[in-house]
This record gives sequence, structure tokens and C-alpha cells, in this order.
Amino acid sequence: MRYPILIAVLIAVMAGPVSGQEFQNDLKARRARLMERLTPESMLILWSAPVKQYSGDVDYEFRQDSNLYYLTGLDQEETILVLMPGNVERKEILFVKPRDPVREHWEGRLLSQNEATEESGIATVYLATEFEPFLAAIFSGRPYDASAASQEYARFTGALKQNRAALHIMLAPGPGVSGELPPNYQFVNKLRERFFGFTASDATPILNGLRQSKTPYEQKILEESGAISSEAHLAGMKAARPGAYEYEVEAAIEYVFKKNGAFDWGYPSIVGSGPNATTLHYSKSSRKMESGDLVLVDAAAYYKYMTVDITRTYPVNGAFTSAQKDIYNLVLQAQAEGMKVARAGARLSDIHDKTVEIIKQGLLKLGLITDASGDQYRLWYTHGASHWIGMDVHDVGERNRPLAPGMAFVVEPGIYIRQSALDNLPDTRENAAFIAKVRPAVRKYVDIGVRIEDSFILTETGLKSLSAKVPRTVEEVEAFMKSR
Ligand SMILES: [Mn+2]
Repeated sequence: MRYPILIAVLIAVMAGPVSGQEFQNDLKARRARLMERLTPESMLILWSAPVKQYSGDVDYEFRQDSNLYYLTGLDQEETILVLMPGNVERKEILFVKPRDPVREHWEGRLLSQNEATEESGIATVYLATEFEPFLAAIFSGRPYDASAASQEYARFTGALKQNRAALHIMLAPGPGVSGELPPNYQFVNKLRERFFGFTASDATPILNGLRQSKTPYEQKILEESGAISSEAHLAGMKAARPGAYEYEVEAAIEYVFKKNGAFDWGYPSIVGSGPNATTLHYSKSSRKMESGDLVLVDAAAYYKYMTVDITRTYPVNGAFTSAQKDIYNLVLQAQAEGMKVARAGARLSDIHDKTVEIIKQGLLKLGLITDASGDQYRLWYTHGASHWIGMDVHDVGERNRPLAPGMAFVVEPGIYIRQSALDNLPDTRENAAFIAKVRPAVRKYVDIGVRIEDSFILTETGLKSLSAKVPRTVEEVEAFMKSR
């Protein structure tokens, strides 16, 4: 029976990890799409993320700026990308940190100029030390580098002379009215002091728009990232038990991230048990879990610069109490109804509104609000149901853009019953009456926090879940906990 084996091998190859060539082709296409949105008389500049200090002479592990990585695939610090769509040949220009054997002995190997070309697909690579001379030449109307064709930069330098060249850099978020100017604003101001003939504009909307639709390559990486994160959640569920600490669950999860080659987490893991489940971004993970607790786990890997976002809430001892089930099933129903709304043409706000509708009705039934027509529900449902995912966990992109195939997002309703929410209400007669009415229900459900969050890509045929492997219903969760 050799034939079936051959088929199995073929399938494995076809579904196997994506190749470097595929990534390079995608990078090239991303840059081309970006340049289509710029005039031939423009220059776009993108810088690396700064290295961030951890403490003393120790830095955090370097994480590239999402936009620079999106266009170059390079995760080396001090890299600069210049795009000049009107150039004859050198439309894409890279500046990389000069190699230095002594520093490399301490800090690791740097890319040679050839290697930077091989990884990014960008043919023209200069050293970062050449960036200022390069700018000075171009903005003075001179070509840079004798090897370039004489007309290489003519579209841009000609536009400078006619006062209509365009410089595109990232200018969001804007500066405040006091304090220091952000580095990109300082850069524009310095350039304006010395040179004329250009206007500066914010490239943020262009990049955000591009990143909002995931390429087939990005979709594959997101799926792989989702598979690792899903496996990690299962490992977390196996590690949770009465008497264990929250950090043990966190460690089991993050072990799976690292074991599968992820850089780290896409956002700091949240493992909140008991009352900690009602803190949205609880990050200490230091509490000892007890029988009867729910634990809320919100975690995902950062894999090849892509993250999904997954939350599960489950009983530490494996069985939901009936009060926990009341809240859990309401959140679950809101999520299920929200998912149904997530079709092409809908907006994230439509998904949110649907979850609100379900949660309002449910809270009223449970006695946690007295009026489903207004905003009382906001006491217990305190965040939005959807956001984009991708290179950043709350990924960039216009919030109101109608959903279309290729977009990736979460559906994540949640309910958090905190006594402090009542205690902080303004002292009015109306509020006092409200508090008196909901007090018994709040007493019953206090300190229960439930969020259920799954990650999706919208495809031509509908929603594709990236986290479907993680048990979700009460029955699935309890069965999994029992089978551990
Ligand atoms: Mn989320």
C-alpha cells in the first residue's frame, strides 16, 4: 500500500510550513501595494522600533516595529526603509546597522548587506551611517551614490524644485501641547529647517489600511499562530487544579509558545482566578487557586510576528457551579449570536451590538439589571466585543470598515460581577433604589468574571475559527477537565 503513503506525504508537504520564498514574494507585493498608494513624487521613510531598556545595562529582547517588519521582514534594530516610487530602479532602499565583529561577539551577528537583500528582497542596501548623507544629497537635489543612473532620483528632486514633493512618515499619534515632540515630528522639523519643496504627511492610514486585509500568506501564519495558542490553552487547562498557583497555568501555556518557536506572547498572559477574573488585564498571576474558583485565561503566542487572541474561563476543579453556569452560558450565547452577525458587509459594531442585546436580556433575567432598555448593562459588560488581530493584538485598521474576506478579528463578550461597580455609583436616590433591587443577584454572582474569546478570519465561505480546538461550551469544558 505505497500509494496512500505517497498521498499522505503530498498532503503533508502541501499543508506544511510556509516557505521563505513565499514570505519574500508577499513582502514584495506588500511594498508594491503601498507604492501604488503614493505619488511618484513621494518618499516614505520607516524606522525600526527603539531598543527598550529593561534595567541597568540589560535591554528587553528586541521586537521590530510592526510596520517596518510588515514591509521588510527584518527584525534587526536600527534598520531604515525608504520607498521612492518615482525612482527609475531604486524604488526600495534599505539602511542597515554596520557590522562590527567586537559588538557582534557580545550582542550577536548582524546582517551583511547581501543578507539583508536575501531576507527582504530589497536590492539596494546601504549602511545606516549613510542615511544622513543620503537624505542631504536627495533633498539638495543631487543624486546619491555614483553608481546610480543620473536620472535615478529625478522625479523626487524635480518635485522638490517645484515645491510639491511629498514626504510620508508615521505621524500618529500626534504630539500633545506640552512635553517633548515625538521623534518623527522632530525629524520633520529638522528637515524643514534645512530643506524646502516638500510637505510631510502621515503614512499611518495607508499602512493601517493595507494591514487590515490579511494576505493569503498572513492568513496561514495566523492559522499557525492560532494552532500554537490553542494547544497552549489545552496545556493551561491541564495545569489548573485547586492548590496550584495561577503562574503554574501561565508557565504551562508559555512553555507551549516557546516550544513551538514563538518569539514569546502576543500580549502579557492573563491568568485570573476567583475575584481576579473580574480584573480585565490582571497580570500578576500570583494567587493560589481554590476549588470552586473559575479561572479566566487570556493568552496567545507571538509567532512570526502574528498573534491571535483567545480567552477561556473554566472551573479550577473541573465542574461549574450553577451560578457560574448562569453567567457562562449567557456570555457563550452572546458570543454565538455575535459570530452569526460576523458576515461580509457587517461592521465590528454590529457584532458588539448583537452581544449587548443578548447580554441585556440575560442580565435582566438574572436580576443583575432592572431595565434592559438603557445602559445599566455597562456595569457588568465593560468592553467591546470585537477588535482586529494580526501583527498587533489590537491590530490597526479602520474600525468602521465593513467586513470582507481576509479580515481577522475576535468575538469576545464578557461579564464581570464586582461589588465595587455598585459601590462607585453616584449617591442618588435612583441609584439607591437600583442597588436595593439588584443586591441579591449581585450577592449570588459576586466575583464571577467570564470572558469567552475566539479569533477568526473571514473567508469567502464564512467565518474560519483559529481557536476552535479549545473547549468552549460547559459540556466540552467539563468533559475536557474530567479527561485530563
Ligand atoms: Mn481581545
